[in-house]
Amino acid sequence: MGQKLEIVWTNVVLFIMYHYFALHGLYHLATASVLPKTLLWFSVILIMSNQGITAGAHRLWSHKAFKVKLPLKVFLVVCQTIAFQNDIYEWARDHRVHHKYTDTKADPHDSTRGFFFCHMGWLLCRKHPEVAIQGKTIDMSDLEADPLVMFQRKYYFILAPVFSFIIPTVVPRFFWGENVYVSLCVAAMLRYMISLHITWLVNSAGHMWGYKPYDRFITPVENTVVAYLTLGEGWHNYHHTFPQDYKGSELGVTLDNVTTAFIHFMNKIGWAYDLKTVSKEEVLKRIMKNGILNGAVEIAST
Ligand code: ST9
Ligand code: ZN
Ligand code: ZN
Repeated sequence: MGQKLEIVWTNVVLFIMYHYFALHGLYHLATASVLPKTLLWFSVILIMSNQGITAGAHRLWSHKAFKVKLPLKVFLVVCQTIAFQNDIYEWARDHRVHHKYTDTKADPHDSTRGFFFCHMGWLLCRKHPEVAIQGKTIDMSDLEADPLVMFQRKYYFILAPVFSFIIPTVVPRFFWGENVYVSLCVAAMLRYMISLHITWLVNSAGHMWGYKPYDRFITPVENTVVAYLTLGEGWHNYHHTFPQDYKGSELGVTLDNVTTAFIHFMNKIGWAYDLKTVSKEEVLKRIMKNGILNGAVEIAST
């Protein structure tokens, strides 16, 4: 490779600490020393933060796969901030580079560098210079023109710790008298680590283990387990083939793609509109051209 790996020790220490407290959170869950309302709170903010990534950072802001009215946009900004996965602009910029230069030096989480690197190692060291060089060719003007996205970026340093750590810890303590340490470990740290590892699986397992019905010449795969865990983002061979599709998969509107169900619901109430998708003919054409014909043709033509 020829590139010297520069480890960012602050990040290493931070992630060790997060995992340490998350393990305490797991212990408190396993020993049922958590109030039921805390458990509910943990689940709600876990789902909200994950939806902020899948529907928000990913399908809406990175891929412009649909449009939203202001209330939904504000909701998704809040959810994405809870997720603490970098601000929307940075998340989308890295993700657009990932799509354009998948599994090359310019990909922030190049999976040819091994499971650990593309899963979480890429956040523990300086990026390969090619990421910024090629990243400059990415058009980010849509997000630069969005005042809410740029507001979140400007104040992210304050907003992310407040929404992701402080509010999740304080609410259970203040409203139903949870022990503050339990609250920190479960609602903040455990929730955060679960959400991160689930997301990172798309970059690792989603580029390594699965099948390729739509394009066998690319690294991303269809991985059912990842799809369930990520609310529908594990259909990664389809997604890299048709990144503009708001469904993130050919089928799937239920448990294997909760995000699509969420977007459908928002569409019904008028908060999400202009949903972009891909025709069955186009999908079938691509399968015939580049895919592996392992039953996928039947799926596409049903
Ligand atoms: C986290 C993100 O976990 C996870 C994202 C996962 C994405 C998954 C995608 C999969 C598909 C979607 C499925 C979703 C599924 C979700 C399921 C949920 C249930 N283009 O970055 P810096 C330039 S975050 C253009 O500091 P270093 C730019 O000028 C976890 N230019 O590079 C930039 O300055 P500025 C929490 C680029 O110094 C400058 O370089 N966060 C690009 O090498 C410096 O950038 C953390 O832990 C680009 N792409 O540092 C923070 N990139 O920004 C971790 C860079 O001012 N990050 N430039 O324009 C860091 O500490 C650092 O970024 C670093 C690299 C140490 C990793
Ligand atoms: Zn990918
Ligand atoms: Zn994508």
